Amino acid sequence: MEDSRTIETATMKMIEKAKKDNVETAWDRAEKMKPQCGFGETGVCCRICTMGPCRIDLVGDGPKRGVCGADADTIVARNLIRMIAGGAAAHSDHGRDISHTLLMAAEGSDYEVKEPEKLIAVAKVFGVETEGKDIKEIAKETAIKALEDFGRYEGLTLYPYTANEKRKKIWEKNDVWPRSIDREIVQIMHQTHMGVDADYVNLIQQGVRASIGDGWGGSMIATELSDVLFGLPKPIETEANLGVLEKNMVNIVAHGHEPTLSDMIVQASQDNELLERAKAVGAEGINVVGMCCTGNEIVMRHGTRMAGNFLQQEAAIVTGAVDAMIVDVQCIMPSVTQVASCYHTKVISTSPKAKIPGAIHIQFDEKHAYEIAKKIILEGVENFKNRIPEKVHIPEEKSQAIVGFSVESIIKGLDKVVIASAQPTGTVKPLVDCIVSGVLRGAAGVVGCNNHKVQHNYGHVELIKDLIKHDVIVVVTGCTAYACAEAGLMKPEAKELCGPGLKTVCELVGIPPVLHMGSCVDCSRILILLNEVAKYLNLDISDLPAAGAAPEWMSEKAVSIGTYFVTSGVYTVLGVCPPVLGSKNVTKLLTEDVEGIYGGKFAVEPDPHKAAQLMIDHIEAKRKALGI
Ligand code: CUV
Ligand code: SF4
Repeated sequence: MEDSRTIETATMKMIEKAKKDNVETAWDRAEKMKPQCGFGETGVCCRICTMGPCRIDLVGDGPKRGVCGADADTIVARNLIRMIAGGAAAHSDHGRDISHTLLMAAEGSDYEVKEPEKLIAVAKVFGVETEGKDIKEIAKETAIKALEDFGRYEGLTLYPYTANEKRKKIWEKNDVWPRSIDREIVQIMHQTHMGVDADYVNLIQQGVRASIGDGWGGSMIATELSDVLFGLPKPIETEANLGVLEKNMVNIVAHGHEPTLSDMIVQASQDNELLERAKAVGAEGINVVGMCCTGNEIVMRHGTRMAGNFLQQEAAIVTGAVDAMIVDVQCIMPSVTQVASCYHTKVISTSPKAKIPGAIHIQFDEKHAYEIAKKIILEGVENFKNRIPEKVHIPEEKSQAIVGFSVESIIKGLDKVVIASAQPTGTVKPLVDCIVSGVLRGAAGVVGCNNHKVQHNYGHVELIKDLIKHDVIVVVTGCTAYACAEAGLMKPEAKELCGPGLKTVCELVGIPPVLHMGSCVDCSRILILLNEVAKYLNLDISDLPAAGAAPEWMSEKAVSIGTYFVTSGVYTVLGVCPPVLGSKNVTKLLTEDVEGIYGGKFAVEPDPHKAAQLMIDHIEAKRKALGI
């Protein structure tokens, strides 16, 4: 089977079924959208005030400035950093919600502190005194300190202080240390308001500040406190792809982002009352499966199987076997309710921030988390009997995967590399030894979404196969993780696709060559790992033989992520071009000049094989510079 839309056969089958069932998918709508607007695509369309919309003519002798006089540089830079604001806001609001949940856990709720040791480590970052205090007290003070980091009115955000000394100096020197997580996002909105900042360099600098507030602030807090509340991910086996839906069970798809809801759904799905009800309606049990980042959160901690990534959300419903799709925030296509209307599927929205016409809204409330989770699942259970048998087709595809690689579990796992040390070190030493000796050439982080502009999963899978063949160990988050799991790159047998060095490491440690580090906010885990290695070697992140990529990205969050990686010193290759080509100056700043300032830069390369080569060349150049 071949299909220009996806490399993944279960999805192909569902696209075909959708056609038969008269259901429209994102790919159909993308066709209808062609040709897509060139002004928007190059970033030169401005709608910031009603004197516009204005657009810059890049090729002809049409307008070179908007009505207010803004030129292409100003318009492109403003649009780009507004994307950063959107992305950083999404992640940081997520971080804030988790911080609130910790506060509730401290004050008494259905949540509890699962990792007291990690809580104490986080408390230290915030300067919370832990000696002689009970864990609830520490949780409360830490939660309040975390919440303060979002809106502090003096000083600087605290979490970026965890970065290595060289990196901190770079941020200080370039005046991009975020003052508070929220403030930098608000300042983007102010600075890009009509008639404020017209200097593209100054605009991009503000974008950088906000993105650091995301990566080293909001997202990192989200990750750290999620571990505290829901448990530290440890390697665990699972399965991935649409084949994890079960014909004889109630299928509940948890789709969206925040673990507060999905973790409770996983717990509540084992409730006896619900299980009995499921039996009563003729089901063998309740099958909760994950989709997009909330799926990453629960698979990392419970092994909950992974149904599919961003471009599989409609396909999942097209199976006709999803009894409820539960959504919270981010990356939920409004089309899900339209697709669902052709089947029996109930879409249940749960966040006051995200309601979708056609969905049932059952508002989640952390205070009554378990009861509400039960109520939501019950909707799915009762809906089981409404399946339309002739419309049910679950593709059989599913692959084995090992997931759950937090920084802590990677360090613990690599301690098994006996070539480095017979004694467990509890540090990144074994990883460093593997890299310095050349057994591993380097490390790469591959992250991000799907986008109809790239054949679904092709960008992720092809790029990563080239990297592991070259003995580059790969860490992934977000939708990339699903692509890898579905392609079998997260099972031990994937070692056969590796170069000899990485293969040996996989055998010794018993890990796959591609390590699932979590959801999009967990890109902060990648920062932490890089930072630990840099600190250990007394270097900066930009000195390391490491690179990043987002082969199929689409969301504003990815723009923020890319920006904080680059300004943390990581060379980052994008498979889809951001809307910046309308300004030669902004393009040059991001792909060339920025390297002299932050040590990382962006490149754009749609061909995943060429992109992998760019990353490998970069890694080899860094090795040479280090003399290893
Ligand atoms: Ni937050 S941002 S499509 S689910 S990775 Fe997946 Fe990840 Fe992009 Fe969204
Ligand atoms: Fe046009 Fe300037 Fe208004 Fe943008 S801010 S719409 S360029 S007049």
